[in-house]
Amino acid sequence: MSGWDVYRAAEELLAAERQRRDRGPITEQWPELDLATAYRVQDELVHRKVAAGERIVGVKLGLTSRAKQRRMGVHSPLTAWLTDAMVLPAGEPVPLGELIHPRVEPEIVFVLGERLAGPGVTAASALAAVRSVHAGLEIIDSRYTDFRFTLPDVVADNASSARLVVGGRALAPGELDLALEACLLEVDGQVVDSATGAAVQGHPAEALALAANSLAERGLALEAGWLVLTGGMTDAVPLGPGTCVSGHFTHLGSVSVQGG
Ligand code: 0L1
Ligand code: MG
Repeated sequence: MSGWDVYRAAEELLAAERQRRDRGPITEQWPELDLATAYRVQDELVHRKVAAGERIVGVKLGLTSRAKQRRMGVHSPLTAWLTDAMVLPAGEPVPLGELIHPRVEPEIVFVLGERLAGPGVTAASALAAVRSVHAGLEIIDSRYTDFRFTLPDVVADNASSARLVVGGRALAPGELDLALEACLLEVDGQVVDSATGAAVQGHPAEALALAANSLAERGLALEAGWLVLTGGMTDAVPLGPGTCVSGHFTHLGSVSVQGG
């Protein structure tokens, strides 16, 4: 017996987050942790956040681009939960005092106009459920030392979720070609990376369909009004005190964060 279960794993990951203390991968102590159990840890963790007053506002996909998969050494996309406590109003500094070792990555964000339930969701049917598309920046903050993890580890850790900012410009999905939508990632005014929406599973709507179909395997669905972060388009960059990170998108506009 390893002494580990879903409840202990959720408790330890939440403690690491609250105490700003990174730790080794859970699979080093609990090698039997499989993917299905890791999603149960993730659900338990968010259940505890909801019990403490947070509200689920959407879902994120992680590791949907090759850039992210290569960097993290994990080659399968995943889903995780977003709560209202993670949403940072535009212009507000990122509270570095509440985070361990934050990194920032640019994302294409959907707001759903309709409920989207798998199985069988296609990119086209997914896009039909979208009310608006936005530029976004996700601030990730793995609870694991050096962002070193296996797929079950990162799933259990709610995919390193920490904060997010959604750009103010809202376009209807028909107003732009999301595969061609480009983003320049800047740190303190210097371009450090770039990608188009095609980096995300070939098309961000494919990522949205993947989220709906994966949730369906657990009897869950995406709800109307929810945010969906489709996954980092480029590798993430570290966010230090005073560092300004911006994503400049062709049609979706710009969104910036500053370490505070
Ligand atoms: O959008 C993403 O690909 C985030 C993945 C979360 C895992 C990580 O990079 O820490
Ligand atoms: Mg992300």
